[in-house]
Amino acid sequence: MSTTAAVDPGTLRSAAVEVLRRNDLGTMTTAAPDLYPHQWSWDSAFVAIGLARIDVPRAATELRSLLAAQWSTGMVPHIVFSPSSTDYFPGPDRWGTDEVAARPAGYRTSGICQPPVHAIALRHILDRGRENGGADAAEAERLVAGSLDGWLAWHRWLASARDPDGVGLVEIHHSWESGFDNSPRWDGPYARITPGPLPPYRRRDVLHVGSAGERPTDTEYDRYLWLVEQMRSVAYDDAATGSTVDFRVRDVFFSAVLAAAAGTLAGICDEFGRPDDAAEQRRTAARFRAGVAGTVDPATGLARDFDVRAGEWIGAETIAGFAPLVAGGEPGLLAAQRALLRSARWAGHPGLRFPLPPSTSPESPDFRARTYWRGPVWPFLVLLLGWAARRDGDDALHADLRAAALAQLTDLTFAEYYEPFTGEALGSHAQAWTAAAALEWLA
Ligand code: 9WN
Repeated sequence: MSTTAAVDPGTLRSAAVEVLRRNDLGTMTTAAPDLYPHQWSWDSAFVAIGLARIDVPRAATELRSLLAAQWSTGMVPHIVFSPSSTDYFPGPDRWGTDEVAARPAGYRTSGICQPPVHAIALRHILDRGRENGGADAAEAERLVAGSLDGWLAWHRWLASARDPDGVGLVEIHHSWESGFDNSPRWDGPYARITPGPLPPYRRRDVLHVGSAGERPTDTEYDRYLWLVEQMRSVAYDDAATGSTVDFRVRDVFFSAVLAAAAGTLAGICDEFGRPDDAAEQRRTAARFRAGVAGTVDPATGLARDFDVRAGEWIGAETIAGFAPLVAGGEPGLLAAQRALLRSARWAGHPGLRFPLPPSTSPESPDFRARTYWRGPVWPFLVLLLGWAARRDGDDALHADLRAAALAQLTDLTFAEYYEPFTGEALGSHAQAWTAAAALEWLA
């Protein structure tokens, strides 16, 4: 299997910069030009990581724009809608968030959230700013000073409203919150949901991909829209949502991102003279790291989600099972997970075009090579795993992921996801966080 780059790094870099430029609306970057013409929460964090390599002030603006739409509860919404496009469904009218008092005036948003990668992006911007010095350093410091309280409030909301019992796992109320929308992780919880009456709707996502088979099914969409109706009926009130919504899952990967982000934010708090906040974030990181480690299935070595309504573990064999690698943890656990990641069930599978972990194991009966979160490789997740490997001192894993990721990205499509065996670009092309991943890997 070849991992030889087909284009030179300069060409890849220019093409990636061009994708970010094309998606740039001025103060926010769309997740993709046609399929996703708005700002998505965790996409924008990865976009900021890539932007920090080319334009520190613009990277700072990306995070500021997202945070400006933060609800008074502390929640950072999963979509901040751009006024310049109506070409996405469900849009703000369907979410019905205009009447929600917690939403800041002047911003139209969804009513749910996504994994909190933002403090990790903040760290990248600060580091790039300081490396560059001068005005970039000053701008990065200003960003931190002006946004630290917002990121702290975001983490506190997650740790309280979404983990009221302190188990160290974040409860989500929609698979869109996980960011892994139709992953086999969610098949069990969705199978137990019978949607009530839905206002009529027409999907727009399937208009923007090569084949509808690359996207979730209509049956899945009915459930997605039903959960929106349920949350809307209680005006997205935190307590009422928990007792109303038909989807309640403790998401192990989301929890791992919170652990990683809280640990990162603790370091930033130290540097900015906030020792009490730093200590609090370290406690949050430790709690969610322990929560993640406690889900590992001894039989498979993978971390698991927990279906709260059914009261059972979810055993799907997906990349979310590597949550401990993102959260960090005890050396023996991390070593076992790294060996599994490199094994033939994952990135070491002999049929893969590039040695990169697919979203679902090719050995799993749930695996579908072309369907969204059921099999394809997602480049932004590879970047996150690489970042965590370096944080925890596994430079070899970082280097191997980097080489394979760059080889994959030299097709210059900057696809949303890739077919694992052929390397074919699937989903949207010119996807912003894929271009950002290329810029970060290149550096
Ligand atoms: C729903 C923007 C987002 C990503 C998610 C990905 C997909 C949206 C959709 O696109 O979800 O939020 O309409 O399919 O699953 O991870 O943030 O790129």
